[in-house]
Amino acid sequence: MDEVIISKAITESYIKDLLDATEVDVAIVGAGPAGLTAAYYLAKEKVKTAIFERKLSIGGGIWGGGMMFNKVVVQAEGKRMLDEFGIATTQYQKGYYVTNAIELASTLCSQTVKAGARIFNLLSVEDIVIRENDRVSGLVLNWSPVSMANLHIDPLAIRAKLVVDATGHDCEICRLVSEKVGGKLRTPTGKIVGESSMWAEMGEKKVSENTKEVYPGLIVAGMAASAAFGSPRMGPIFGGMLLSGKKAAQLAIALLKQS
Ligand code: 48F
Repeated sequence: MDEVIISKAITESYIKDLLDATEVDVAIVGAGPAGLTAAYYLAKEKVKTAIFERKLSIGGGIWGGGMMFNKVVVQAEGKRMLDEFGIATTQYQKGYYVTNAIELASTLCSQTVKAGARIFNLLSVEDIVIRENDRVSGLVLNWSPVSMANLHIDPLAIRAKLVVDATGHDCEICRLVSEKVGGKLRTPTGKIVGESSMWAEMGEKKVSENTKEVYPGLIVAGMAASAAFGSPRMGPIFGGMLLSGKKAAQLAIALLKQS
């Protein structure tokens, strides 16, 4: 084996993937449960999809379960989705199912890649592209270590017909849009409302309801949807994240058909 051939193989195949991702149908920011699920259902329908994830690892808040106990809970609807992914659950009480966070994160990740979505880790989205028609039409990317090392290096951009903000509690993309366009989000205040205190039942219900096109070209999913629209956090119950990701994919497919 020749180390230079290995280096060429890695560089060329990565650049090929990155070049291909410069024009996508849907660009998803964040590879937590909501972003991965959205990408899975989009890729399954042959929608050209790329996820950009800041961290080295894929899976967002799944790995740590509840307070580092690596188990998470889903309700009946969430369990049906886990069954579809082939992820094992055990019933704790009627309507409460427990799953292993490690199996959940690794299976979601594997199935999403196998469905055809591209996942780019270690890439942070630091800005969005907004065109004259006031529509989010792309993402501005940089390597995560660039911001960590505070290096003065310009980013690169990609074009997307739709962007999904699946960045979790910080709803980073909605926040960027809100700052850049002066609060014209389709939320009750036009700005980020901010997530409210924990209420598992209501949080799970609202996260799906709040999975919407929050600005032209931008869909918000998962905890980012709760934060943008001001619904409660729910703690380590993950059915809502999966359902929100699926709804984001369905919404994106419907919007792509209209365009
Ligand atoms: O936080 P995260 O898992 O969001 P989620 O999919 O799920 C929330 C649950 O994990 C949990 C919960 C449910 O009960 O409350 O918190 O809504 O995943 C978000 C991912 O987005 C990445 C971040 O590293 C994480 O892996 N991310 C955030 N901002 C950026 C980003 C950014 N600007 N660029 C790239 N990735």
